[in-house]
Amino acid sequence: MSSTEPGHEWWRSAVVYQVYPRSFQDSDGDGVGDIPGLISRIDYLHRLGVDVVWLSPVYRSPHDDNGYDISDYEDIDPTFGTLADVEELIVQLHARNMKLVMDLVVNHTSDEHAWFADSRSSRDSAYADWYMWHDPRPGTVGGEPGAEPNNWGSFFSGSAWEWEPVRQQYYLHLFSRKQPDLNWENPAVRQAVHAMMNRWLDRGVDGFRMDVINFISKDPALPDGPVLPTGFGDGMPSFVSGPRLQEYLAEMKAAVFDGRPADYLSVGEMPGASPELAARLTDARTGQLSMIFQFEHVGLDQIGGKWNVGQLDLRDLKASFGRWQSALADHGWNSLYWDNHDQPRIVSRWGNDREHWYASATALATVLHLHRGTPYIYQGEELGMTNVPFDDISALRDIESLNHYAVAVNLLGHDPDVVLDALRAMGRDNARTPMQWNAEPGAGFTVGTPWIGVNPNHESVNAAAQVDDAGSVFAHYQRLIALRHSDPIVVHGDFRMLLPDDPAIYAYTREHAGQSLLVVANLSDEATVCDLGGDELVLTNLPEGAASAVLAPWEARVYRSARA
Ligand code: TEU
Repeated sequence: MSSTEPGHEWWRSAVVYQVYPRSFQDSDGDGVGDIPGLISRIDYLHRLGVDVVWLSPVYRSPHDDNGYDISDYEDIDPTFGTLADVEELIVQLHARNMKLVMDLVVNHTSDEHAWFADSRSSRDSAYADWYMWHDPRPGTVGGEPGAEPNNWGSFFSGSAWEWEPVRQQYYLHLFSRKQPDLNWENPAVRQAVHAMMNRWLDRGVDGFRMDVINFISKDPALPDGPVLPTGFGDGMPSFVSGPRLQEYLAEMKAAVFDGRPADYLSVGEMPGASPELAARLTDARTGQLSMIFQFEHVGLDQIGGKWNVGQLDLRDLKASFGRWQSALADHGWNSLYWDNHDQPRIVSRWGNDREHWYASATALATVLHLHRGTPYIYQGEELGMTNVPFDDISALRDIESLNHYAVAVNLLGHDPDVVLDALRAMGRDNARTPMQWNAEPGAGFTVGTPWIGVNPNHESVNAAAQVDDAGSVFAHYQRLIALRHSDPIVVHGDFRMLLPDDPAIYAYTREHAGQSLLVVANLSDEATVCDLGGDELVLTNLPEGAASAVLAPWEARVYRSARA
């Protein structure tokens, strides 16, 4: 049961802003961002015009993976503040008609969660069956190399199995060994998750972003996977969108969301999910989630896994987005994102952060935001924040990057410069350096020593320089958000991709109620002739060239027409 007619829930016309709390705003000088810091910046977000804050995890955590390893779902980590601070955050957001979406990380917990402490202590304890425990391979000795129950590798390097000498069994961890996977086959696990979600909704949060939620149902046979260049097997075929996923999500919806008077935003992070699955899960009449985060587009420049990145072919991007737009056209709903805390910065990745920094940041934003779906902005994206010139491995903090470096350089003997180049291109720390508020040494993020170095370009790329400048990246994001809020065509219009084979121009139309919107952008460094146009120019990132038949490098235009 929801309060509005399916297809018209509030989150369809909303723009979501992701806050990575550790790097957003420090209020107490310890070099780590916190909730009071975030509260002090709500007016900035309000001015940008976003409707929703998605807050990455602030729960109690040993921070092996910056909070994605949770040791207590019911309390806030002292690094970030208190429960009272979250309550204040909710009050302050709601007072401005904004909403709060919390991160829900329930594929795994921290190994320091009380459930796991009990579970690992014995095979007969109360929580014995809450995690994925398995015996060694038959005929092997537990703890010895090769005795692992199967050959799967972890996303953060090494085996996905860890030997527990007390229990004399292995536990599964798809991520770090401090992130044991929960056993969703156990109904008690599912009930505990539902109860926890209900408590957060009762406190006033407006929805959840669900971390790797399509990994929760694993093939119980846990078969070996095809061996990857790392030497480990790929378990993804056995746990991506597994057999009971939709059942678990339906059960969650019934236990948590149905019967509440309001609509909630639920966005499932789903690496490897297909458009067909997304269409089922997000069907406005029968689905389980508002939308999902799919990964197809952010994999298009990877030629041999995450650390072997190549050039993006724009035609592939158009084919991919076009496929997702059509698969979800009738009753489904897309999320739209370039950046998050796991991805490099879009202006460096697919734009040109040197000669065309402003134009490429705003052209990419324009193209993304006017698709059909709900756009997500990752902190600093609205300022055109770039990747970071990390000069040495000691500048990096992310467990994924550090583990990869250790294995590639120390174990496999790869050239450290080549490995560092790959980390500079794709490493998650590119997105995690402090928010660039101003040109001061701590970038206005902290008066102390930041937990990770600020990007040296904060002296020119920062909020203070942009918020009052109508020609800034920030102002362009403001205009895109305002257009979505004022014109129903952006929310409800049908999507049609144009020029699929053009290597430089990204163009599409949206049509609704006798009107059509044309979005056309030159996503290249070369000026390009383009004869697409319309009756009225409603938005452009380069106003000076707007009348010309030539699109300047990274020029984007939006036209409105009465439909013929
Ligand atoms: O990420 C899941 C995920 O599959 C990847 O994006 C991952 O971050 C990595 O890049 C694999 O190469 C989610 C969170 O967003 C991420 O921050 C967490 O580390 C991870 O789950 C575990 O909770």
